[in-house]
Amino acid sequence: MQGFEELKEAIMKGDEGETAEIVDEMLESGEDPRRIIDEGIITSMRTVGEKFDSGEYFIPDMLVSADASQAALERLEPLLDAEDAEVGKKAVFATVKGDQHDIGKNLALMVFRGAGYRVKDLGTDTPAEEVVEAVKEFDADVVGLSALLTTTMEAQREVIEALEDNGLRDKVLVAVGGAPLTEEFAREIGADVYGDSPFKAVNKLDDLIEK
Ligand code: B12
Repeated sequence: MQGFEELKEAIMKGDEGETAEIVDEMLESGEDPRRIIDEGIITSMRTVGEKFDSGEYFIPDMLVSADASQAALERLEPLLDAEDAEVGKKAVFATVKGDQHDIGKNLALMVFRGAGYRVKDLGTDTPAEEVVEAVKEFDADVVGLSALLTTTMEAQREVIEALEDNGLRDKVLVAVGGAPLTEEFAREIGADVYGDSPFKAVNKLDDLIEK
C-alpha cells in the first residue's frame, strides 16, 4: 500500500507522476484529502524548506518538489467539497509586494476554497493599493496575506494601513501567514488572525465571522 511515507519521498525527489499516482491510490483506499494536504504535502514542503536552508537542497530541487506538490493539489482540490459554499464568504489572497513566494499562499487559498470561501487570487508581488481595490470590487470578507521574507513582512502592515486609510478595515478580517511570521508580529501589525496553519486560520476566522 502506498501511503504518507511514499508520498513524502515522491514530493522530496520532485517526481510529479509518482506523486499523482500515490495520491490517487491513497484516495482510492479512502484517505481523507484534508489529511493528505496537512500531513502529506505541507509536511513534505516544510522538510524541503529545511533542506534548502541547511544547504542540502538547491533552488532546482525545491522547484521540482513544488511542482510535485502542485500535481497532488490538483487532484485534491475538487474533492475538498465546499460544504457551506452557499454562505458565500469571500476572500482576497495575495503575496505582498516584493515577494515572489507563492507555494504557501496557494496551499492556504485552497484550504479556504475547501472551507467554502470564494477566493480571488491576486498572485505575488502585490502592491497594497491592488489589495484595497480588490477588496472593494469583490466585496471581500477576508484578506489573506502571505510574506516569506523578513524584508517583506512589513508590507503586510502597509496593506492593513491602506485598508484603514480607505475606510475598509472594519469591513474585513485580515489573516496573515508565512514562515517568518510570529503570533506577536501578527498582533503588532493589527491582523485578526495569524495563519501558521491555514486549517487553524479558517477555524479562527469562522469563529470571528459568526460573532
Ligand atoms: C520555495 C522557496 C523559494 C522559491 C519560491 C517558489 C514559489 N513559487 O513560491 C524561490 C526559488 C523563487 C525563492 C526565491 C527567493 N528566496 Co526563498 N525560499 C523558499 C523556501 C525554501 C520554501 C518556502 C516554501 O514554499 N515553504 C513551504 C510552504 C508550504 O510554507 P509557507 O510558505 O511557510 O506556508 C505555510 C504557512 O506559513 C501558511 N501560510 C503562508 N502564507 C499564508 C497566508 C495565509 C493567509 C494563511 C492563513 C496561511 C499562510 O500556510 C502554509 C502551509 O502551512 C524558503 C525556506 C523556508 N524554510 O521557508 C526560502 C526562503 C523563504 N527564501 C529566502 C530567500 C532569501 C529568497 C531569495 C531572496 C533568494 C535570492 N537570493 O534570490 C529569493 C526572493 C525572491 C522574492 N523576491 O520573493 C529566505 C528568506 C530569508 C529571510 N530571512 O527573509 C528563506 C527563508 C531561505 C533561507 N533560509 O535563506 N525561494
